[in-house]
Amino acid sequence: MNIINKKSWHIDEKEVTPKEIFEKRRTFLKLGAASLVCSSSIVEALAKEQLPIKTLKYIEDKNPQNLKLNSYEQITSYNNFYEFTTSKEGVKPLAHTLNTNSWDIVIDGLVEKEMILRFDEFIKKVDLEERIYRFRCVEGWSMVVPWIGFKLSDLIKYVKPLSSAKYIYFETLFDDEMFPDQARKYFSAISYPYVEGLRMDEAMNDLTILAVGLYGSSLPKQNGAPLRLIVPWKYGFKSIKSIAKISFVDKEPLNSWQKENPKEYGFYANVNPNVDHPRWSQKKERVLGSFFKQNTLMFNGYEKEVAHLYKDMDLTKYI
Ligand SMILES: Nc1nc2c(c(=O)[nH]1)N[C@H]1C(S)=C(S)[C@@H](COP(=O)(O)O)O[C@H]1N2
Ligand SMILES: [Mo]
Repeated sequence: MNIINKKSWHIDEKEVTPKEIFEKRRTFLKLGAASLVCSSSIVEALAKEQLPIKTLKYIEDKNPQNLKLNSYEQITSYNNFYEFTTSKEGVKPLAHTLNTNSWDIVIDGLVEKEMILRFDEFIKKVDLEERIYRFRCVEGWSMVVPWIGFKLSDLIKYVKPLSSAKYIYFETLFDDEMFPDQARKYFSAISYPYVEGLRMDEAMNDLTILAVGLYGSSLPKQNGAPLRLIVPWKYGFKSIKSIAKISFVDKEPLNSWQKENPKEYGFYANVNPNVDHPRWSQKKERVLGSFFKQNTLMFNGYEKEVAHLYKDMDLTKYI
């Protein structure tokens, strides 16, 4: 009889692995790679680095200009997302009520065929790329973010707008069970849904993306999950979060901040150090985490790529 004895050096995995990790490994095998995040050592290491696990596949941005990235912690802890609260530090602890499961995006207006895009399905059809961009809020703070996203022009080509479509219009989800400030009704900070718009040539520009992630991982809720617009040469308020509807229209749409205060905010909102906000200068900005201010750049540093879009326009008038 041939009895296979366990070799003396063979140690059962159970004996060397702390019970907890062993159990988790089993769950991991059942659930797939996503629950790898559970391993406590990985969680600890990531907390120290303050970086998420890279879960997205994308073409890396080589960062030719050597922009200095803000940390994951900075980008995800200081937010403007009025649907939750007007407190920038207050958004992150509240953002868990945003449910991004089975997210739909309504496409309507001047298109060949109106449709509903399932986010989970559509994301498989696009090529993701990293875009390391400066991001400048109209309030005078800024940051550098490694977004992951796809070109808005890819979505536009996919949904086929009619030639009569001159502008694109976006809406953030309206759901007063997910967004506490929407539930305040008459006492809300601003009127909802949050809305934004771009001229079609701005929307088709190569710099304009729909972001679905940052630092290699899907977008945190406080940054506008599951997808938000990024228009890096415009003030941050144009970069509408948690988009649930995209319409193609023939007239310039109103955007939320123009609705709230038309004397102070316009449709274009191009970053421009030479045109001050009625209540403060736009010449300088403070990068999150820095003590000193730095000069704000024309079109936020993207003049070469976008100045031609506005060549015959008086930028002191079209704010
Ligand atoms: N739906 C929605 N989108 C929004 C906002 C908002 O309050 N609600 N704030 C805007 C402003 S003013 C800025 S500066 C950016 C902030 O993005 P961040 O929190 O990812 O830095 O989101 C923009 N998009
Ligand atoms: Mo902003």
